[in-house]
Parts: sequence; C-alpha cells; structure tokens
Amino acid sequence: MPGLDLISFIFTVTIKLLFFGKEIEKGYFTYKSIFIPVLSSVLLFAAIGFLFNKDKRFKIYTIFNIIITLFIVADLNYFRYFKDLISLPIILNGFQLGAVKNSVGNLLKATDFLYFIDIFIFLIIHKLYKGHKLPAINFKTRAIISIALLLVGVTGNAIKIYDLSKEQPRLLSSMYNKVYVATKLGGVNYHLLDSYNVAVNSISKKIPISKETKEAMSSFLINNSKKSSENLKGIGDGKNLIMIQVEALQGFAIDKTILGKEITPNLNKLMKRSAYFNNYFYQTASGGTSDAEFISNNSLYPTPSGSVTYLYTNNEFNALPEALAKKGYNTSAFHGFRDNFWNRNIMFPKYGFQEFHGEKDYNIDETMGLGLSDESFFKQSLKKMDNLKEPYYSFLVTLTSHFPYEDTEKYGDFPVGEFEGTLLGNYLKSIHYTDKQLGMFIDELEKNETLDNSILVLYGDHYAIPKENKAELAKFLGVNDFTELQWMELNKVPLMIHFPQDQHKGVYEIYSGQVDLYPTLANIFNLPAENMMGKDLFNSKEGKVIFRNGSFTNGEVFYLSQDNSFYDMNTGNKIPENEKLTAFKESVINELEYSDLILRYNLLK
Ligand code: GP9
Ligand code: MN
Repeated sequence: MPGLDLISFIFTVTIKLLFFGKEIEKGYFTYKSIFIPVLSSVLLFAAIGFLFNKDKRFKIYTIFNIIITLFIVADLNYFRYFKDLISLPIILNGFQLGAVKNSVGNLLKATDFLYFIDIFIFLIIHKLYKGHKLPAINFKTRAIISIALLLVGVTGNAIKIYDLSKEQPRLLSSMYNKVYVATKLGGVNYHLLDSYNVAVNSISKKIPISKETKEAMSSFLINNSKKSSENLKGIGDGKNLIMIQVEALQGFAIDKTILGKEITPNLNKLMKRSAYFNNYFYQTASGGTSDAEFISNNSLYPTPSGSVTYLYTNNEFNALPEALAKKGYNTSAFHGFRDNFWNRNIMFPKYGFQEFHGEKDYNIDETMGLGLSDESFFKQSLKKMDNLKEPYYSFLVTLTSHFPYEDTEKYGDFPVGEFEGTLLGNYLKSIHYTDKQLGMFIDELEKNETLDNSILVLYGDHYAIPKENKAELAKFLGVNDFTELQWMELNKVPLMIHFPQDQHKGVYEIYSGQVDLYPTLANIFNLPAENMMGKDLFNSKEGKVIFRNGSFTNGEVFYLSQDNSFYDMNTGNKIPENEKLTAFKESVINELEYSDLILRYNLLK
C-alpha cells in the first residue's frame, strides 16, 4: 500500500516519544497532554520525508527514526545521571564527561534497546518485499499531502508552544527547566527549541544589553551587598582558610545511624563544634561538581545548560581565591583526579588559585571508584599543605564518594542491613568511608595546631541519590514516598564553618545555598563583596534559595517550577498565587538572568 511507510513512521515514532516522556517525568506527566505536541513534531519530519518517492522515502524515514531514537536513548541516560536533558552546548561539553562514562554506562538499561525494535522490523520487512515494486505516487499528490501534514504539525505545535509561553513566560528562551519543556512539548520539540536558542544566543551576544536591564542589574547588585549588621566582620583576617568540598555529601546522611552505628561520626562531631547551616541547599545544574566549585567561589549561578567551565573559559572572574591572593594569601586547590577534567587546569587559575594540585601531583598509590582514594588524597594533601606559607587558602575537592558507589569491598566493613546491595546502602558505606578520612584529616590539623589559626569550611557539592532510587531513600527515612515538595527539600547539603576554639558554634537555620558562601566568607575575611548573587549568612535575616530550574524558597513558601505552583511549607499544601508571590517569582527570574548576563557578556572584565 502506498504511504504505509508514512503511517508506520508516524505511529511508531509518536509512541516512542510518548514512552520517553513518561520515563523522564512520572509526577506531572500525562499521555493526553503531550500527545498533540508529540504528534505535531513527528508530522514535521513526516512531511519532509513524504516529498520523496518510494525507496528514497523509506531511507529518509529510517534515518529520521534512527536520529530521533538515538536522541531518546542518549537523553534517557543523561537524565538518569544529571536529572536533566542534553542540550547543544552540552554536546560540545561531551568530552569533559568521558570519565563519568562508567556512571552513565551503568545507567544504560536493557529496555533502552527496545526503542530501536521498530527500525529493525521495518528493515526486515523492506528486505523481504524488495522484489515487489512499490506503486509510485506522483509528485503533485505527494506535495499536497506533505503540505497538509506540515500545516497540521505547525498548527499543533504553535498552539502548544504558545500555551506554554503564556503559562511560564521566558521558560522557552532561557530553558531554566528543560525537563518541563520536554514533558509539555515532547522530546523532539525540546531539541528543536534548544537548537534554535543556541543559534539565537550566539547572535544575541552581539546585541548590547538594554540600558534598563543594565540599570536594574546594577541596582540589584548594589542592594544585594547592603547589610544591616556587621557580625563576625573580619574575624578571619590573617587566618588560613581551609575549604573542603565533599563529593555527593547529601544532608540526609548527617547525624543518622544504621544498625545503631553513626554513618558520619566525624562530621557529626565537627557539626557540633561549628556554625552548622542545616537548611543549606546545593544549586548546581548540569555542571555537577564543577558548578559547586564555581558557585561557592564566585557567588554566581551556574549556566542553564552546559557548564561555566566549558562555555566561559575565556571569561574574567571575581573569585574568592583571587580576592584572598590580593591580600597576600597563598591560594591552592587540591583534587586527585585528571587535571583537565571539568577544565579545572584552565578554570582554577582563572579563579585565582596560584597552584592546582591535580592527579599528576599525587602518587596514585590507592584507587577507589573514579580514582585516587580519599585516604591517600588527604594524607598527601596534608604534606603539601605543610609546605605552604601562611596565611593560605586551601581548597580540597574529594572524589571517592562518587556515584555509583560500587567499590564496597574497599570502603571497609560497614554493615547496612536491609540496604545491603542497594545503591543507597552502597552510598552509606562510601560516605562512611569518606567521613573516616575527613576525621583523620581534621584530627591531624587539630594535632599540628593548624585549626587554632584557620577557618575550616566543609560542604557537599550536590545530591547523592538520584530520583530513580527514591524508594530506597524513603525506606531509609521511614516514609512511604515523597511529594515533589519533600523531594526538593531533600536537596540539602550540610555547610559547616568551624572557627578556632569552636567559636560561634550552633545551628543556623537560615534558608541558604551555595551562592551565599562567598559573601559570607568575604565578610569574615574582610574582602570586597561586589557582584555577588548571594548573601552574607551571618548578617541576613531573610533566607532565600533559588534553584537553576526556576524553583525557589524562602523557608516559608516553596515555588516548584515543575508545576508552576506555590506551596506552604508548614502544611505542604498548594497555595494560590497572589501579587506578592508573582512579584517574588519575577524577581527570581531576574536574578537568574543577571547572573547569566554577567557570564554571557563577560561583565567582570
Ligand atoms: C571528578 C569529579 C566528578 O573530578 O569531580 O564530577 P561529577 O561527576 O560529580 O560532576
Ligand atoms: Mn560531584
């Protein structure tokens, strides 16, 4: 039958895209709501293919099908790891991710291959019927059908894209919530829009920022640095700063036991001796660890797609290490992994680290997970730090507790009972291991009296347990399941700031995030606090956390961009949006935009 290829192309590709939508978003997803945009996007390809005749048409449809399917499977795997979708700048970023290949390979599921099944079936049928001459359809008929398909496709898409742009203005241009776009418009439309944005973005760099935006931005930055009090100002002046960024240290693991044993005994000890921020959130996006390093040292938001460390290697920064170096500090970064991973060898000097000790500066005498074990890393780093002239800023980034936490025999004996053999159980073992090494490191600093003359900062870079494994986490925390709001509240990482003689210890409940670290330290070390998106946590009354996907909270209400709704954090219930909340939402979008503009236009030059 002429046109059978057209019908089967539309049918199978649409079904695949619907399944894909379901796989990336279970909470708010419905087949019904996504059916029209998905079908419309497939019709665009169907229309192009139908201009061709017979065998050529079959070939074109097969190629389209393969490309769309490859995108689906790549997106799925990327999503399992990053909770996000691939976008063009990230494809450019691909070489950076080589070393996480293991993690991603780990996420590839047998069912992913089912997405290719129709292609094989079509190829077999095509081979079997090769002798049968397909009846030709004349060009005029093909052109009419093609235009009709195109009209239906474009109209369907236009309506849905318009609806979404009304519901969440600026979402489609800034793509702060890519998954939401894909679950509303389908995977194909998402990628078409992403490509369109990249093209527009590279053109937009050439258009100057409007005067109004510039003024609004500078008045925001000036206002943001104002504070009402001067608590702890300059108390770190002349002291060392030792900052540890711990891989995948998620808040839920702190101060918990399993089978009667503390999971993080050393961190629990440090927490009680420090200023402990228990409502501190990670704000990383697809740049993972590198985003955490960037946000914490620069007080800017990460890029909505790709990573700062790939897209903006040519920028100038106004970072913490540089500010301390200007005051005569010796600044160095330590990380026992490939020097060029996340472009650290380029970016760390850009941030103002005078020295970066990467893999090549360590003796790789013991490996776990991705590379050098935390034990060996800390022991060797202590020796390197011994040689530093004071005052210094040492920034250490750990590695062992990296997903998928599978080197369990090497972590040492730590039984996890019913969680034995699960991702969560393995994580507990690995974070327990890292805690032990942190304990050793801190004890050593205590023994050699370094702690008496240093401010020690410790925080987690990002989450540990992907949404895929949320059932295990629910079981561990003794609940049935999480609402979307509860899941967002689990995005906390601990922040501890330890002062000599355990001064200022206590629990600080202010809602805060990684952008707040640099302004907080700028106050402690008497550094200029300009062009920062965050707030000094010792001198702010109101908390605020903005996430890269446009969600935000102030500790009382939580706005989830996933469903464009506000929640009362006491009751967990949705609350109606009012003028004040709309204004809050607007200001959050502005702040994210200012941070993006600073990067895009290299404004710190
Ligand atoms: C490797 C480590 C991994 O150096 O920082 O980064 P991540 O995969 O967590 O972003
Ligand atoms: Mn990490």
